[in-house]
Amino acid sequence: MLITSKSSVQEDGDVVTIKKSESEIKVHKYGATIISWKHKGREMLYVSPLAKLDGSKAIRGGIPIVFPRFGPSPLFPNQQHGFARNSKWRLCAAGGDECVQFKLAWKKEQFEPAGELVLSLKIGDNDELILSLTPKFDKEDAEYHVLLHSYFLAADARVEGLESFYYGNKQEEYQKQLPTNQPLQNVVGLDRMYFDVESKVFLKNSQGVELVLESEGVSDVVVWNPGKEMADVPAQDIHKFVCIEHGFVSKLQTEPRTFSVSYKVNQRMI
Ligand code: TA6
Repeated sequence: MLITSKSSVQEDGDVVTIKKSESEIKVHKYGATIISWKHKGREMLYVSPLAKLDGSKAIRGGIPIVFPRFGPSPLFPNQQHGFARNSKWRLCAAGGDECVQFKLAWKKEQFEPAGELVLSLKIGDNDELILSLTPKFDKEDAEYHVLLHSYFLAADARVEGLESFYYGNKQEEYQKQLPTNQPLQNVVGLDRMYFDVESKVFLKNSQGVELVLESEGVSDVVVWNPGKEMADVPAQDIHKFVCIEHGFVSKLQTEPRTFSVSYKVNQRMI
């Protein structure tokens, strides 16, 4: 067990548990997917009971990482959303500043240019979950997408904070629409991307929990719920979760830069 000044990090096979104060997170090395985030003992993330945890498929639920392409890409014919969520990552000990880091390196035969992606995780002083992704490339001409495909447990979710931004629906190939100026009340079956979001996103569920989701600087935000059962999501679970996904996916990024988000449980609502 590694002990930093305030948090503990325990490795048990492919699962790494990080605890601090009232928070506990579990990260599966397959995809460096966060498979649990508990605040005061209460789970905040959805992981499907049908999720594969044996590396045969991207883990359905938690917080998978989309990189270096969002959606289908001719670069990765059998890997929608890139290879990061389908690869085994390395735990690189606890870093400074209470950070725990995971790394994924790839060769140019897999994706050009070669490089590595670093995930840094931290439980902040207000019990918030802080995630940063830093790509490093061997050459300057890299083009990539990056996104945290987070599945939040949120029955009857109401989503606020996105209403003043332009958006596009996947069914309309993300063609830009005017802001709705209305919070999202029903997310079941929605597959939508909000562009250049500058605001915090508030996710409220019917149990009175409010999550505050914030990226450092502007980002795209995808809101998705499958609306119907999937091979690894049972029909009775469709109303249990919504994906709210921060990242850079509407355009390819050309500058390697760190992308950070923080997720916080609003204490007053509990
Ligand atoms: O992020 C939204 C999305 O791209 C949806 O269009 C939907 O297909 C989803 O991700 C899930 O993709 P997956 O490859 O995990 O089945």
